[in-house]
Amino acid sequence: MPASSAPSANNLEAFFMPFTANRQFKKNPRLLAKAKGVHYWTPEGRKIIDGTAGLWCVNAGHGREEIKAAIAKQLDEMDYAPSFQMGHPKAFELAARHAALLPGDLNHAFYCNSGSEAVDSALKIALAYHRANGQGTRTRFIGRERGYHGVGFGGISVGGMVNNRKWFGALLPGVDHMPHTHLPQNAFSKGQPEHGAELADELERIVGLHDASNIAAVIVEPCAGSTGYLPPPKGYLQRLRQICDKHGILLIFDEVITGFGRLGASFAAEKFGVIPDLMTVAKGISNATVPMGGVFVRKHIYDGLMQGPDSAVDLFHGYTYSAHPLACAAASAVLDIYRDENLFERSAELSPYWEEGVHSLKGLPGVTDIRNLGLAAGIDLAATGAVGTRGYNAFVKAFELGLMIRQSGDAIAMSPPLVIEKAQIDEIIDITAKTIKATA
Ligand code: PXG
Ligand code: PLP
Repeated sequence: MPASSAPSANNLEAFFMPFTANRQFKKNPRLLAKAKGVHYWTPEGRKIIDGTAGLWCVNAGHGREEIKAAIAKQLDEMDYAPSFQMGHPKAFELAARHAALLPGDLNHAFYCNSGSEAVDSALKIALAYHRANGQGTRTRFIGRERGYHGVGFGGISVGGMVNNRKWFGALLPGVDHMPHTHLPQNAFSKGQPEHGAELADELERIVGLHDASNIAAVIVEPCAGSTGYLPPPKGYLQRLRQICDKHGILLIFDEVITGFGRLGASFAAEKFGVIPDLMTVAKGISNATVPMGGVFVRKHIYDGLMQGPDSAVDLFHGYTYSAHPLACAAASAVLDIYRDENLFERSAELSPYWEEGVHSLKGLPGVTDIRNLGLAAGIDLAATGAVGTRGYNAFVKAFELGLMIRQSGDAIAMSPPLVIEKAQIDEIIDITAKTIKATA
């Protein structure tokens, strides 16, 4: 190997970075070396306030000692155990705790290692459920434009973000998409927008096209995250639930972002009083310390799969690392923190302050919409060049000014850890204002 390409701390070449402009990044890298509370530090020691909880995942803040201790203890006791035809106590304990936390009869937990795996697992469970119940013709899925459901083939097929789909061929067959809910008449709405509940009726149109007997499930993010944060119009999710019930179509809520407190409630299902048949989660489930995802299913889904002799495998699906002991230990410690620090309530209590802060940015140059719900927000910025240039410039500028935000096209999104203080919200808003002015 020539010396110039030998791996070294200063050689950024070997790591093929995900969702990144690798060549641009490697010329001008942004590195993170340390994190604690609501802050990151660069290797040079520059402090960055975390306006995004990492990638919407570090809900309880960074460097939590309780989680660290739980993981270390588990590692000491048992590093790994398979979950196929055997199990370890922490997996059962965690599932029981999740079942108790979840609304309605979402009483059974399937575990995996990411949101993408959770989505693919949920789609497969929906298909298997229908087949086990004599409705094997129900194979079609319905997603939504601008939806993000991770990067598995199932997830990108039901997802609706064009860049995540267009490179990858024909995708899963038999998928339709409902329209997104980003309506111009809702611009600058605080919280849930007034207009758009009727967009749920598009589901009826799709049922009219294919017949319900061919449709397995509808999957939506209760509040779309990745695409720039689109809270659901008032009444929209309730309407989706009604139409699904009418036609025997399963409703899947992808709560990878909305779950574990982001909306000021345990889950969006709880906040909106709409119980899906299946729910996917990840991110905040383990506070991002050990990768983990899950699918929570209602009693009728689980029971519906328990057919045939007791000796029959109920679901031919699972991952080597399903219910990994370290992830289970972490997730359990995270639940303790959420409970002991009332973080879901804290998120709800802080959201009016957050709402006021983000909407104070209205009127800054090129701000065309601001949306918020719970402890997150999306801000649309008018393009200054090719699509995404302004958004990217804002992301880089904010980082230079000491704030981490997310970019999606020319929108920016923010979702601070739920342990954020009001003064830190002020700081986030202040730097965001400077960023918007500097990139106009
Ligand atoms: N569903 C939803 C709703 C998500 O938000 C996934 C599934 C996939 O999860 P994994 O763990 O496989 O990444 C997600 C992930 C962003 C951003 O910038 C959002 C996600 C991931 C990375 C970046 O908005 N969401
Ligand atoms: N590829 C090979 C060759 C495997 O043996 C396995 C698991 O046994 C997998 C992929 C799937 O890996 P995982 O269970 O970690 O998703």
